[in-house]
Amino acid sequence: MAKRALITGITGQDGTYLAELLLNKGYVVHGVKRRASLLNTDRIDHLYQGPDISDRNFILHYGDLTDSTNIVRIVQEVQPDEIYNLAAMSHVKVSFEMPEYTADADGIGTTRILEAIRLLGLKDKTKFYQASTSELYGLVQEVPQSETTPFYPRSPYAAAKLYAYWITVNYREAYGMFACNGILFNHESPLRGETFVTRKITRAVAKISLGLQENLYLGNLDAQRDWGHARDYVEGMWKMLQQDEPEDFVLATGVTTRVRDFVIMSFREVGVELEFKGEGVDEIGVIKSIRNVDFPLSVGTQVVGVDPRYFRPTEVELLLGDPTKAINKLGWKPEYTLERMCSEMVQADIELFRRDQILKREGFLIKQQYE
Ligand code: NDP
Ligand code: GDR
Repeated sequence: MAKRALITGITGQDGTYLAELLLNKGYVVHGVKRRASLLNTDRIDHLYQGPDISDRNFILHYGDLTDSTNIVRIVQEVQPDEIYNLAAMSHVKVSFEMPEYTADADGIGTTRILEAIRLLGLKDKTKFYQASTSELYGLVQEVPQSETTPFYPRSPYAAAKLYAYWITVNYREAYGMFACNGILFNHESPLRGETFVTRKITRAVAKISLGLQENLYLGNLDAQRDWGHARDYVEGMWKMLQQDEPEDFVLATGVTTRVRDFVIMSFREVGVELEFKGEGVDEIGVIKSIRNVDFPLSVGTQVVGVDPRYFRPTEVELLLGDPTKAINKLGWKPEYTLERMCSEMVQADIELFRRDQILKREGFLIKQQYE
């Protein structure tokens, strides 16, 4: 009998890669998607299998983590062997603008699932994965950060995730549930949401190289992040639930990079060397040299600027993870280097925007808003 997995947040970056991974392993995958006024299933449409429910192994349910009634109904219907709770209001900056909703979805939402498992009598059957985050470390207490580093959240998002972390630990200890926290450092991919910094950069670089955009405005260029690839990280999530005993694990690459250096790396991918001048809000990125004959701008042009709108009221300056426990106990290892991932993301965005380039050339693209 095939294992049944239930993934919340299936329409997101990680939900997509995890669904692919589990389908390849022979699972029947159920996913929770939100009702939206427009279709929001772009990332998982390739997994859709047609109307006949009897032979489908990929099934979607409408639901929302802020509504316990639908969570209970879905868990009861699916009777999952494994639940991966990936759903969240996952944007740190936005959480300052929506603190209460973030607490409800990211914090209490986790309790709603854990309670559903418990109340439905599934605590000995259903294993639970909680998408915890390196944002828990917040204000630097220790470098590198591991499973034993103290937490100091710096945003409503991180505070909500801190609650979710501890309620997961509590249900494990109180009720003997198989519940794990994956404390995952930033992970990116061509499927990354467009307003997270890496994707914002690779999209902008692709568009600038195609003559569709002239400038990229960012916030804190000095922030350092331990960036891995989502494809590697979903493998780690699955491995955590295959252990004999439930435990919490850090997944990270052990390498940290400044936002500024990711910008330089991305421009290099399109044959442009960038140099940064000035400081703080006056810092700019200027083209130093060009190897790409098709590049539409010339040496000396400013392509990067700083916009204080993107600063956060409290920032997490430095994240660097220590994945030793996952390497030793799970046999997990990240395969992607940052350079390889950056190249994949820039090239995927160039593919994406080639169509716009043709439309612009033929006079069909009048104006587009870029975030
Ligand atoms: P995304 O933002 O790409 O995806 C979030 C998913 O959650 C989407 O499917 C979204 O639906 C869904 N969602 C949001 N709010 C609700 C709600 N109230 N009810 C039901 N579903 C909801 O995030 P990622 O895939 O990048 O991350 C997955 C999880 O891992 C998140 O919990 C995130 O906080 C956490 N995390 C991510 C890291 C990263 O670097 N990517 C690192 C550490 C932790 P919709 O598509 O409709 O918006
Ligand atoms: P983060 O990711 O906050 O680490 O959370 P994000 O890519 O948003 O920011 C990373 C760093 O870049 C700085 N930055 C900018 N960020 C954005 N979004 N836009 C900008 O223009 C910009 N300029 C500079 C930020 O200040 C920050 O320091 C991600 C999310 O996926 C969370 O859900 C997850 O928990 C953590 O990673 C681990």
